[in-house]
Amino acid sequence: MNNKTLAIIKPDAVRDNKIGEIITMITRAGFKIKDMKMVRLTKQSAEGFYEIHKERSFFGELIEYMTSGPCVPIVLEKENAVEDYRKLIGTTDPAKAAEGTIRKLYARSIQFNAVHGSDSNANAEKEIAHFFSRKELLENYSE
Ligand code: FUP
Repeated sequence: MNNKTLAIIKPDAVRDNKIGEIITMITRAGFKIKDMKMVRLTKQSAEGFYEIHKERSFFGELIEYMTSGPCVPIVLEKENAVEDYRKLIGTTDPAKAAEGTIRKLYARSIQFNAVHGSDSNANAEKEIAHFFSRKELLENYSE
């Protein structure tokens, strides 16, 4: 069954001018782009998105990084989207990521790791709603 996931091209990859290359990898892997925008997260919005990590030692740096410039959230659709997109991006730490994965190619470190991918269908739904209103989604999913 087709499902959706949320990808984010993070501020470091946007600064590095890698939006096009990353989107090419995503679409070549068979994902369909259902919605996309460029936004700069506010501190409050970034803290809400990463609330699950708020007690972690790296939380402050994570928020600083995610608010440091524009990012590109993208709604992707594919059969098995969540799992297949996680495979395409590779592990959180690019030093451990498999060859040919997006993080292996474009991430600098576990902290500046170029892209985000939802880790479950339930989180994908919440994360998509964080960036895209119901109205936007209905307009774009009406086909
Ligand atoms: P992932 O699902 O692969 O994006 O990874 P996590 O949800 O575990 O982590 C979310 C973000 O927190 C990562 F993208 C980067 C940041 N992070 C760190 O900065 N240091 C860590 O040790 C772990 C995660």
